[in-house]
Amino acid sequence: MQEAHNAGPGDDPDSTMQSRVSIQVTRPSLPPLAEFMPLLEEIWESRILTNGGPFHERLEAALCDHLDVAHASLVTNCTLGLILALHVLGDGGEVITTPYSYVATTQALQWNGMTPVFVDIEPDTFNLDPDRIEAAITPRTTAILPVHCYGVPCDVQAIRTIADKHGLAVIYDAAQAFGVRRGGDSILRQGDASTVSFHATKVFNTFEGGVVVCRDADTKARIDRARNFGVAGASGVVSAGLNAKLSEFNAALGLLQLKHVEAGIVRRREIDGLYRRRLEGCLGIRCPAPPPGVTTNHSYFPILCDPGRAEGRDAIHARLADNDIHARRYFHPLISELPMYRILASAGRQNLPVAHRIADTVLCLPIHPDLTDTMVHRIADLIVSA
Ligand code: T4K
Repeated sequence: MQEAHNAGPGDDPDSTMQSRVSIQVTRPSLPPLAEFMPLLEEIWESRILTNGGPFHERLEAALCDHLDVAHASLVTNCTLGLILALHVLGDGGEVITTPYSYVATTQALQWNGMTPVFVDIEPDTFNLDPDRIEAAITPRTTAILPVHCYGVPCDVQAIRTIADKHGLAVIYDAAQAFGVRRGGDSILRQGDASTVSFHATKVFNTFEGGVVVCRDADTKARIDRARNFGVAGASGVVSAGLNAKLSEFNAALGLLQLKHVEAGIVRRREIDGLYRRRLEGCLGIRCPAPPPGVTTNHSYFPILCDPGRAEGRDAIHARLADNDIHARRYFHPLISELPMYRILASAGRQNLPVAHRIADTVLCLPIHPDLTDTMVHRIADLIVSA
């Protein structure tokens, strides 16, 4: 099993062994351990483990460069980044958001005492539908929290126009959107802030970690203060805060990961193309594609399974699992269906028909740089023959 996982991409000579390998929806990319050891030795030598050490400072600068953004604040994970960004830029009240995301999106609102107002999504991008946002705005609305789902950009212009008209902050949950561009521009430059996840399951990981990206130095200073107990240098504690700092261990790893991340995305793009070729024309299976002009990171490969198909989504999911292939129903159930949110008026099924339809038919197929062509063919064979 180990040998097959370590096999390089492309066609494999030993497809018999490949047919026995367990395949997960994702697998974290790591640099060669030998490259990490000297950095660990530096940390051991210096005894600087956290609180904005040298690796931390270098990674923040390197990320601004790599992601083409003005300001970056590293954080322990994207969830804490969202909580901080909403704390610094938000103003309580109601926040318009999507039910089609990982639960962290809404939990970040809850930790800030903000009320989520769910708005339906677009059928093609699975992102917040701008045409439905204005109807959900009330005098209590203070912000919009959209998600670039699967790394596919939201309609950022339309969202900005609505936000400006109503004086609302826009904080993007860009957990899945590391390195995504539209028309050549970084999608992370949109909104008042964006938060990216560096979790093990993401395109770029630091084991755990994340970053808050923002437009101006003042916002960065407030986020930096809030992630460190509200401490403002020599003045001491001046505002509310928590501990959301990224350690030197994670930051050092991130610096190394940056050298390899593009190669991983290139391999993901090949896998994406192979899935599309194999599934093209497969009755009742649709592979949504990003809009033209988008350079995505291929963090996920969602398919939609027509419920009228002989073998529907759950049957395909089970058939793959029977063959030790673990696709995921991201994001089923919807956040609005969870016990703590379904009591909200905006959580009603009739308010979210598109999100329900997608959640009931979506299946995210395995995609990660270690997946070989043989593995992709094996997965596609099981779907096509269903
Ligand atoms: N906003 C959005 C839109 C998000 O998608 C997320 C996270 C967040 C906010 C919050 O970001 P962070 O605070 O996490 O930085 C996973 C992740 O735990 C979660 O981070 C992610 N979204 C969500 C979409 O997926 P699970 O429960 O599916 O993960 P898990 O542990 O089942 O892992 C999936 C597969 O990955 C495993 O079957 C095997 C593989 N894996 C996983 C881990 C953790 C590994 O091979 N090694 C590992 O260490 O939630």
